[in-house]
Amino acid sequence: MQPPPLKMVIIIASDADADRLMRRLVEQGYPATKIGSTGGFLRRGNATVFSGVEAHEVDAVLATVRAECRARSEHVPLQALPLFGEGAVLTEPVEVRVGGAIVFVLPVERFEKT
Ligand code: 2BA
Repeated sequence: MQPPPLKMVIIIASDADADRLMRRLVEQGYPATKIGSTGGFLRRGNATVFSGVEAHEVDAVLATVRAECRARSEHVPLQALPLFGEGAVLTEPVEVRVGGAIVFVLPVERFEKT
């Protein structure tokens, strides 16, 4: 019999939300691995969570991500942005989306546990 199709859900979330998200996923029986990461735009620490699940479980994982990682906006001084900070003359802070999550769902060709 064929094993059920697996998907790898890759979730990039804020550090603040990622610990809670990990706890909730594990409570619900979904495996999860968290690694520290850094966003290219804000150059702030964020977290990347990997969860390899059966295809029919992806929607439940996404529902948990939506519940635990809510987007909000924050005003960041232009000088704090690595891309624009140096020599920036504008003093108005820029509004950026923080929190929330970026999610990729990828097919898993093969899974092995050695
Ligand atoms: P960052 O690259 O640090 O981006 C943080 C937030 O800054 C983004 O939130 C977005 O609201 C804003 N932002 C990013 N680039 C911008 C730009 N050129 N101009 C104006 N605002 C900009 P999210 O979109 O929620 O992304 C959160 C984090 O997820 C990103 O952190 C990055 O680490 C990751 N990410 C987002 N899209 C990605 C992708 N297509 N591939 C890989 N990582 C991605």
